[in-house]
Amino acid sequence: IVKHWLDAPKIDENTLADDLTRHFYYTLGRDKVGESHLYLYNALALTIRDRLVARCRATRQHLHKQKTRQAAYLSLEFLMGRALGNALLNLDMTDSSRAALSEYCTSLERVAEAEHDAGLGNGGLGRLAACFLDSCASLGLPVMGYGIRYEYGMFNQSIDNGHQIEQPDNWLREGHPWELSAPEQAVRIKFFGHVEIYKDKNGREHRAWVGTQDVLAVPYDVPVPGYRNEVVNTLRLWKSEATDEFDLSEFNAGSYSEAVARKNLAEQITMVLYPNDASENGKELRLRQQYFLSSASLQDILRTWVSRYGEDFSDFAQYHVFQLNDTHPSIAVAELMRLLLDEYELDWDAAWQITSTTMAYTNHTLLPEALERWSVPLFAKLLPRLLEIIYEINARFLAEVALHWPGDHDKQRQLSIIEEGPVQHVRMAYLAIVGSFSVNGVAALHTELLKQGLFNDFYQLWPQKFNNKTNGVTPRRWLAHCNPGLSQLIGSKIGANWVADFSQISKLRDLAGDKAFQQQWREVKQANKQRLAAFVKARTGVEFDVGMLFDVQVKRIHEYKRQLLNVLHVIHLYDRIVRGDVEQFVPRCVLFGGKAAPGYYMAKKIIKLINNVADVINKDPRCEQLLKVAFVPNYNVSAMEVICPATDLSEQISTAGKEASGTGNMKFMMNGAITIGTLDGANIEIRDAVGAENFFLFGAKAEQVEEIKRHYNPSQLIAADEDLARVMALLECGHFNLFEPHLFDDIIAAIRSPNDPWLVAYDFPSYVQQQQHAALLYHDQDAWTRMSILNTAASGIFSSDRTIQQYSDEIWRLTPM
Ligand code: DL6
Repeated sequence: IVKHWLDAPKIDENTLADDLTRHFYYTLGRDKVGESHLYLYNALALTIRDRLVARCRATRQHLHKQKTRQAAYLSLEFLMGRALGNALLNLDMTDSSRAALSEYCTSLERVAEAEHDAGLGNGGLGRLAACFLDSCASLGLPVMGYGIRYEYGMFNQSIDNGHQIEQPDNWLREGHPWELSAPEQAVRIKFFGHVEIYKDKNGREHRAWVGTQDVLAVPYDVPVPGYRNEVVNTLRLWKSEATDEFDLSEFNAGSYSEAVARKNLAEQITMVLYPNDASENGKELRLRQQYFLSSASLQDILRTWVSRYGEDFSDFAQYHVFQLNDTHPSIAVAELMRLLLDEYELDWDAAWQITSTTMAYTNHTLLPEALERWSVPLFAKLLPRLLEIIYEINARFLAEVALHWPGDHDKQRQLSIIEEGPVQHVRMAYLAIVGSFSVNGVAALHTELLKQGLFNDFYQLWPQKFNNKTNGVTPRRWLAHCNPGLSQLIGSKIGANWVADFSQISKLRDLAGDKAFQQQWREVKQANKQRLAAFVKARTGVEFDVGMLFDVQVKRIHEYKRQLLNVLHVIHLYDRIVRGDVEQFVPRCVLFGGKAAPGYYMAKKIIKLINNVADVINKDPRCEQLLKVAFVPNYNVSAMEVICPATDLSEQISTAGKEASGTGNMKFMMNGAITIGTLDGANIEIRDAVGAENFFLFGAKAEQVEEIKRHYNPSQLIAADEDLARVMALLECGHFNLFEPHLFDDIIAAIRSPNDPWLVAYDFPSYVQQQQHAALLYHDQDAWTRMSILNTAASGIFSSDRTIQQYSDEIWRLTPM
């Protein structure tokens, strides 16, 4: 721990150009701007990092001076994307960087393109964590992010003959200029071994976890700048390393290979992000990652506490809170108990008092397959001491259940953290709920479904724990940065303060009917569509016509998100064109994007179907002026920055009750897209905010879904709906797989199955009807533009600043710095 702060030499905007040159020539040793602009990017990143480091130090000094309550956001995923543009925006250094780069005869945009996305997350959950960090820093809240520094992030996706191909994302290959490692702050993480009981000299029993195989967790700190407030928080990412480069005794005994193999094993832990967003596959390495992150982060925080206040933890809970991003880090509940019991020798009640008043859990899904369960034998082998503690937590918890429901053994079985069966399992969500003082869902409907369904028994036991925190996205990255044209236009009308205080965006409402403003709004959209069209052309070869309606669905590919329903509509449009039914047809460009989990068979089939349908349509001269379809490969944060500003129609079409919240829906709304969607997740709140008349609603409601499923007969529905019957006939005759027989049989069977949980056939007619309604409205450009402005104007509550303010007020109870 540094006891003395040194004054750093002053750096400011005036020295930016000189610093850039110094880093380019001396730190990186370059003298020519290469084609890739990589070195220039690195030099600029280092120049900006210097400025971040200065502010980061000031932020830490501030926190050090007084005892301040702090939050730690524990997450296995932080989907940060690129850092440069965001840092420049938040530090207000875009113009000076542009000027400095002009001496190298290049543009900031070209230089920024050289940065790899930090893709340390799968999708919504990881990107939410990244938005939250931006908002915490921008609100000046003392919040530290803790995550894993995966060597390989989310895989790169390419498309080969319509199929998804996965390639490893070696994002660190060319270096990562934003991070600073702190090897002297590494901590040891234990695995395997066994538990021994011993008595101290007073006869008190203790437990020791011994014979372990240890791994080092080495921190890498990434600065997180607030928006123009001088605050810079930290995201601490852990990398696993072997405890010793080589085990010397083994090495000397001639077991060179074994010694090196052990090192590899240790480093495997943080090698790769698991690419599943909605299902867990019970892999031992994944549990290791979860424990590694949880233990390293908690040890880090306890160590800092002890260095400042000694081993007195009596008021620790007043100053610390841990937010668990889904169940992934929920082993932290047991690990905090272990550290307090075994390392700092607190008794059970004192340790439990601290744990259960510092842990808070966010649930992000209702899908049963995403609820983590770890087999007890695996736990016993890998984390024997943690399993003991979980058993003890469970025993005490079940005693409470017995008091609440006397004599109800079924209740005890249902609520037990340990699930019985041929193989026992640890239910991680239950551990998180039992060990936390707060349990939140991520949209109003989602929280209601948690309370009334999935976690109802827990809700009955502890209603006060449950609360809702509807998600949000940062308006810095998702409007100010990614849509500079619109930002400028908005700024020219309502001033620039909306970037820091996004509630002000509502002032646009008064301008929605202003014809001149509408015209300017359309011009910006048109320019953004040009940019997206160039992007799509470069990545897919498909030419989008910017005069057409841009209809977009980008997100992870999953059956519940129903990209399939969207394709069926595309086929319906194609069928209309072929039949010559084109009166009042609004020409459209339909864009899809998203990754499928590598082992998700149906999702991969859906990608192939989209590509085959696109191929047929794009090659058909009858469609040329009316319909274009593209699947953009490798959808990621940077792609979304180009896509959402250009979108007219945002597809949010999940089966009601399945999408916890969605956040893409909010990004599109902020950028003036109009949503076509079901009453699911945050769509409901989006519709409430903008007004039903400015949202295209269709489909079954969540509370109807179970009833519909009871007597679901899709083939009957298909026969009764002429449009759907024609679409199915085209699919079933192999029109989109002429030389690939039976390719889509499984998709066809899924749509026709009475057990289709996603109700594709049921929702098709109302979807088509709303699509038609949207198209007709698009004819009237003034009406459409008005709706578009109203959507942006109503998006204020979907800023993650609002979400984080609620986390802070209602869960974390932090004071801004
Ligand atoms: O809360 C962020 C995000 C929601 O917006 C999505 O609706 C939800 O699907 C996603 N959940 C996950 C959960 N995966 N697991 N476990 O990614 O969270």
